[in-house]
Amino acid sequence: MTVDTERWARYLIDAVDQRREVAAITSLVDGFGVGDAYEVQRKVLAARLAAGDRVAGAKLGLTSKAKQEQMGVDEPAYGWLLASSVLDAGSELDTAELIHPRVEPEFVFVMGEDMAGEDVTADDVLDATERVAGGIEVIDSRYERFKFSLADVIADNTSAARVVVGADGIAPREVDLATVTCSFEIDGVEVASADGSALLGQPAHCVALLVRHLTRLGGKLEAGWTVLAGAPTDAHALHPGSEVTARYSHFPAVGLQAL
Ligand code: OOG
Ligand code: MG
Repeated sequence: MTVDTERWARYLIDAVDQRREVAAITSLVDGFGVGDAYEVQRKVLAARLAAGDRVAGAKLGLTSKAKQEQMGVDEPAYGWLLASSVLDAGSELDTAELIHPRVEPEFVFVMGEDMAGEDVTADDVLDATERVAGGIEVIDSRYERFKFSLADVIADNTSAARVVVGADGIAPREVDLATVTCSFEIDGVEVASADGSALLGQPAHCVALLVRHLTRLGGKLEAGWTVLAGAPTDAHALHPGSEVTARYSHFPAVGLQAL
């Protein structure tokens, strides 16, 4: 039976707009698969763009063991970053805008050139990258109890909600990104730490997978886009009043204040 992807796109858009958690689609639709999920994701994006938003970039999710184990999903997933979701460095975020937000540190690539190809490598990604910076992603699954399967989280644009990107960063080959360490703090206490090798051995490799994915869909990664390679650590609940800081060995620290 064909899945009514238009209906499920509307279901997720309503959940975001009404700040309300909803049942996982796979609990409601037999046989809802990854192909259906990317089609729902595409329709949600199209609706946002039609309403005046813009694509600011793309993201990977579930690229570290820490995240895969936390969420019980063992494959990476790809999603979109909307311009409306990008917060300025040092920003405040009103948690009442979201359902049950969590925060996680990110390795962020700012692309200098368009990229496409089914066998793009990490080395090609480093050639096409303008700079690499730290970031904090706020994720907010639209699903009840933050629980989902791979197809659910893909349909839900990999839980994307907000992101803060560090203002500076480094040239892509200034250091081996696998060795860049990250310490993630909430209210001055370290809650998790990892290095870049947690991201499939090399953050640039994650971006290469994203390029291959976009190419399979008939698209490309575009110059000027911001790309999140994924969180190297698990995610933590974001409570009103909390101050979140991601510190890195080679990128400037990134902060977010929750209201
Ligand atoms: C899915 C989004 C995962 C990451 O960096 O792994 C993600 C989720 O955990 O809700 O953004
Ligand atoms: Mg993330």
